[in-house]
Amino acid sequence: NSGITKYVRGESDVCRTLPKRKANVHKGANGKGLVVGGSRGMPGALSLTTLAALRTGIGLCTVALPEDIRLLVTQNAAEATLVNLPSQDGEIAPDGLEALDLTPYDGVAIGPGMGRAHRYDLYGYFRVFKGTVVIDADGLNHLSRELENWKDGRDGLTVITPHPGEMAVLTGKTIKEVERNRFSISRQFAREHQMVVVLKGPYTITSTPEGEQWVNTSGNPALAKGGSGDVLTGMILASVLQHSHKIEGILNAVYVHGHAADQLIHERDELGVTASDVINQLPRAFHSLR
Ligand code: NPW
Ligand code: AMP
Ligand code: MG
Repeated sequence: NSGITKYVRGESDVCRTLPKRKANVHKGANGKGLVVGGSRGMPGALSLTTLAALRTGIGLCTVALPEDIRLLVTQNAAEATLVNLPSQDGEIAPDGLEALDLTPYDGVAIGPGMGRAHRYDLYGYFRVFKGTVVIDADGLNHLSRELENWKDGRDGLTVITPHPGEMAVLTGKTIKEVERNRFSISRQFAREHQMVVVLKGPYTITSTPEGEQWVNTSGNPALAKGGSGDVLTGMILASVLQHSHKIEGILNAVYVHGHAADQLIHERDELGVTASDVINQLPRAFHSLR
């Protein structure tokens, strides 16, 4: 099958490519990221994404959220700054993104805990933004409703991080079909929509629009709990902004997310490991890969 290149991504690749900070670096050079999402029923997802970005070394992190949940998120992530968005029924109001100026940011992650009550024009909103956009969770549901708008692509990199259920919604296939054809379905979607696809699960597959695919080798069933994906999204945003080679940034985030969970189950039972534990393990996980 010509034009297809598959790789396995392991620890030595990550050790080789993790960026090292120069002594004179400043926060603005380590990525200015924006995390958009949250809703009255799911403020925790947004906290997890934000904390994960902070523990992955992002220079500056701003959270844009429905204003009525702001205290719930800032209590957990004191390092992040806030943009309060208009709220309707506990979610970002349908026109709530319009006033949000993207020019200060190098990248955006959108979707964790966002809810699905309203519709947004995501393509119209991100089209002229030059930075990386990571779309996850409910953001993928919004994307699926306007996928045809994205056919002309954007200037910046778009990364989607579906689990098989979300990939099924995006492609109109069943979850079973997605599970049976993980490589081909993600490769085709990445090519057709000019996005990097991170299809999650055991052995997460990352596919580029050019047809390259990487299988991740870290992670374990301790991650099969609510919040794990929200953590990965924050890690991908932070990592992309710190790597000159963006795909390497994505692959390293995926690996370290699983690696942190692997370290945790050496010390404790998989049942009791939470998404917050994974975030708190990140400094040790990165340290062990140096
Ligand atoms: P089932 O029914 O489980 O068997 P959704 P979500 C399927 C937020 N969160 N392999 C699943 O199947 C997120 O950020 C908030 C195969 C069902 O059909 C989102 O905004 C938290 N199938 C929102 O919740 C913590 C799989 O997909 C469908 C699968 C909804 O996200 C939790 C469910 O997908 C959560 O992260 C797999 N690996 N995974 C918080 N503390 O605030 C799922 N499916 O409806 O998109 O549900 O992933 O929970
Ligand atoms: P989400 O479903 O969005 O919360 O994402 C779940 C995260 O946990 C993804 O990064 C998955 O790759 C990871 N994960 C879930 N279940 C497993 C498993 N059984 N083995 C390895 N990783 C898993
Ligand atoms: Mg998720």
